[in-house]
Amino acid sequence: MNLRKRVDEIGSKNDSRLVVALDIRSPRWSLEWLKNFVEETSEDIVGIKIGIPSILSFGLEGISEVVNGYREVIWIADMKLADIGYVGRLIVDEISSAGFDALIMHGFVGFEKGVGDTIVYASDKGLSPILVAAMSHPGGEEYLNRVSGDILMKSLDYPVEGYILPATFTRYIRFYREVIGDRVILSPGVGAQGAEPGSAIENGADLEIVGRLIYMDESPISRVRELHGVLRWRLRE
Ligand code: BMP
Repeated sequence: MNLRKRVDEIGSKNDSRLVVALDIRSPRWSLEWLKNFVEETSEDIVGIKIGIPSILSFGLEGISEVVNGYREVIWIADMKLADIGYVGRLIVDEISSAGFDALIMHGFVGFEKGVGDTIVYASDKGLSPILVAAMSHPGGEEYLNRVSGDILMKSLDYPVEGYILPATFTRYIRFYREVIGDRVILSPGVGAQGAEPGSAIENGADLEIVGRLIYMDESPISRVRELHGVLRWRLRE
């Protein structure tokens, strides 16, 4: 999958820059809840990011059924993969067979026989590689964000299609947009972590990732509609 192309297609059609992060678990949520959520929101969002807690709770097979039933949104597996290339490739095989469109991985493990191999392998399989360049929590500033420039520059030699950059530290979005050109920037940290909806887009991100603000709400679908009103595609056209 070409992430840029799909983001442009779905984003402009739905007039949206919203990706929903679901770190949901049984018993409060269920696969039925997930199906209903996608059915109700697929015209207001660009994609859904499924986290490790959901895969552990519902199982990859169950999630895969939902993923394959609703191809109109982009499905991102957030494995935060950080391993040697050999193990990375095994994970790519599983995530790709489950029907996901994109996979999130860490760059700090290094590229040679590490994330570099995983990126190339995923890309060859049509699974769009997304790299965590800098993180949104305060501790991101302790180590990772300080070396984010090195990671990002090295990654330009590889077919990385998207970058995770924090809405809570928008300077990284502004700096790195200049360097990465047209590759997609997805920005978490909105809502529960304190960033205002729309702030990452204003600073150059393509998409904002919003989790708890939506799925912890009493009425998640109304919350999506409300955010859709703010995170319009045309904000950055
Ligand atoms: P929430 O909106 O509930 O804070 O969720 C944010 C989502 O983005 C989570 O799924 C988290 O794993 C992810 N994320 C993040 O919060 N910060 C990062 O730097 C990178 C992430 O992937």
